[in-house]
Amino acid sequence: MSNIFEMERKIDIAWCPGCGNFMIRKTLIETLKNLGLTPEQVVICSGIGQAAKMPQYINCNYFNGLHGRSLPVATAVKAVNPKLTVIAESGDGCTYGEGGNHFLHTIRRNPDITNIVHNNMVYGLTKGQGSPTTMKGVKTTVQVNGYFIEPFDPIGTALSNGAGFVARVCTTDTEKSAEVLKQAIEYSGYALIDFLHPCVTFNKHNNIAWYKENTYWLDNHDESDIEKAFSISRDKQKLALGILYKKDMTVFRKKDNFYTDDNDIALTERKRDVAKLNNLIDSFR
Ligand SMILES: Cc1ncc(C[n+]2csc(CCOP(=O)(O)OP(=O)(O)O)c2C)c(N)n1
Ligand code: SF4
Ligand SMILES: [Mg+2]
Repeated sequence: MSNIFEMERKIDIAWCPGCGNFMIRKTLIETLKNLGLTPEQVVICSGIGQAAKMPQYINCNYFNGLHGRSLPVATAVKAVNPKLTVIAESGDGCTYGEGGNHFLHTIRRNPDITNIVHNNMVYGLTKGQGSPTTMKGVKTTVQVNGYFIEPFDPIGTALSNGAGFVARVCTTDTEKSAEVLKQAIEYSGYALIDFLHPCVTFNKHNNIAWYKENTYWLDNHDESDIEKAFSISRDKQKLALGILYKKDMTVFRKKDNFYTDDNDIALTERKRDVAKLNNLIDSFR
C-alpha cells in the first residue's frame, strides 16, 4: 500500500535527466501519501507542457485539458464532488500565460483546490522560448539577445487579487517544499504554490546553483501580515521561499446558497427532488 501513488507498471517518463519535474512529482507523491490519501480520492488536472505531463506519471485520477485550462477543470471537478482532493498543476507558461485569465478569476472564485505551478521560467515543451516568468536579460532559443521585458509577478498578482494562501517553494529543498505543499492541500480554499525548478535543457541561467544563490527560506514570518507579504514579493534580488500569506476565506461552494444543505455531497449522490424537477420541465412546456 505504501507505493500506492507510484505508477505500478513501468512507463517511460518523457522528461530530460535532471529535469526539476522529477523532484516535484516525488514531492507531491510523498505529500499525498503522508496525508493518508488514496489514488481514488485525488484528481490532478493539468494543461499542456512538460509540467502538464505529470498526472500521467502518477497513479490517480487525472484530466489533461487544453493549454492554459487546468484551473477551470479543477474548479468544476471540486464543485461536482467536494469530497475529492483536487490539484491543478501546470507550467508557468500554461498557468500565467495562456491560462492567465483563469489564474485571475480562479483566485476571485476561491474554489478549494491546490494550484501547483512548475515554474522553470521558460517554455520547456516547445523548445525554450521565453515564458511570462523569464527574467529580463536571459537569452533563450528565440530571444537570442536576451529577453527584454520584466517578468510577470505571480506572487504579487495572487496577493492583490485576494488569494488566501500564497507560497513559493523550490526543488533545492524538497523536504521544506513538501511541508508547504501539505499545508496547501489541507488549506480550505485556493492555494497557490509557485514551484521553482530547473529546466536543464533550455534554461541555462536559472539552474540549481542560481536558485541556491538567489533564494532564501522565510523564518519567523507572520503569514497573516499582507503588507509584509507584499513587501517580500517586491524583492526581485532574493526570492523568498515558504508561505508568504495565509488567511481563512469563504470557499466558492459556500459563497452562495446553490448547494444549500447538499454542500459537501457529490453531485451524483445528491437526492433529486422529482416534484421540483417536474415543475421545472412543465414550466418550459
Ligand atoms: C493555445 C496554445 N498555445 C500554444 C500552444 C503550444 N504550447 C504547448 S506547450 C507550450 C509551452 C509550455 O510551457 P510551460 O507551460 O511553461 O510548461 P513547460 O513545458 O515549461 O513545463 C506551448 C507554447 C498550445 N498547445 N496551445
Ligand atoms: S526540456 Fe526542460 S522542462 Fe522539459 S523535460 Fe527537459 S529539462 Fe524538463
Ligand atoms: Mg515552463
